[in-house]
Amino acid sequence: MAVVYIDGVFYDKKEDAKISVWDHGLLYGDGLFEGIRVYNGKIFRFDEHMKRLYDSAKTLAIDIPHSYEELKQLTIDTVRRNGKPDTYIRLVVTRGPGDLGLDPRKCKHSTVIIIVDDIALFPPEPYEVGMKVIIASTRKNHMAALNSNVKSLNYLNNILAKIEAVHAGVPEAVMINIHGYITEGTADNVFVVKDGIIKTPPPHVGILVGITRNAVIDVAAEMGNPVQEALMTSHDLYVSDEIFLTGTGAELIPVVNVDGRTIANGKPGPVYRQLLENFRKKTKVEGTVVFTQEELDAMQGAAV
Ligand code: PXG
Repeated sequence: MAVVYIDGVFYDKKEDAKISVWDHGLLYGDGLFEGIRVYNGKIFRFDEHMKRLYDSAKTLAIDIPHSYEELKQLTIDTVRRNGKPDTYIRLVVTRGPGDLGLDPRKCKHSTVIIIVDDIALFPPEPYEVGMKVIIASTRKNHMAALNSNVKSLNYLNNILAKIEAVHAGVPEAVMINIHGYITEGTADNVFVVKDGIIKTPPPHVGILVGITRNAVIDVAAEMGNPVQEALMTSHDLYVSDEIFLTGTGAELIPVVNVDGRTIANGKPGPVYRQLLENFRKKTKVEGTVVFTQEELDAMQGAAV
């Protein structure tokens, strides 16, 4: 079951959850979103996601008509109504309905949407055997045009790269910036392991500083192998020992082939496996409680 909250009303049926065709989120991609996971009845890194949402709103000058705490509580309420201990939250705030024309003053109030539904960005197989990717020819938006930390409703740059991946017959594309430096996947960050050192591109190349990226950086530090931020080119990916992508939707997914070059022995590597194990442990225990242990036990009992 999916539960959707739109501007004060909860909908249990997917087909009832609708917004106006005059909404500038639809007409111009004028809005922002967050994707958040719920693991074991707890919202993972909820405050990091909420802060990023409010920061994106600040830059886009979109007024979120709820206090930070109110929106957190509304989100928790939506997850509770959905009733699943492991699920996904999509928070969306648009400029709201207005006349035709870009002028944001045409929109008198923003639209707040909270969707709670399951998500699978990739099929199960590549998580086991690794995934092939390409490096897209579509360049990452320049930071001076649109800051990559604004998680806006306009993903066309990334969608063009994804279309290249689809045409190449692979599930994902990695994007380079106008200088040729590796930035990120279309909805995930990139990590590389070379000679035991874990590396990831620095924020200034034009990445979304992912919350899963931050969690992996924490896990690696706890394992005594701190991540280094490094400028990388396609060559660095081809000659690496391991590559994996991270994101709320994707979680941690290994990459074993880039542009037809097999990475190392073509199998998910040991550093990836250890990071994944420790990341999974973190997601089970960390987070904002939505369902108490008693409630979780009752759900488990009902499921058996
Ligand atoms: N880069 C980009 C461009 C993203 O869109 C990430 C990195 C990873 O960030 P987090 O904070 O999630 O670790 C993202 C995340 C979807 C979907 O439905 C996309 C994202 C997250 C969840 C779902 O495709 N983007």
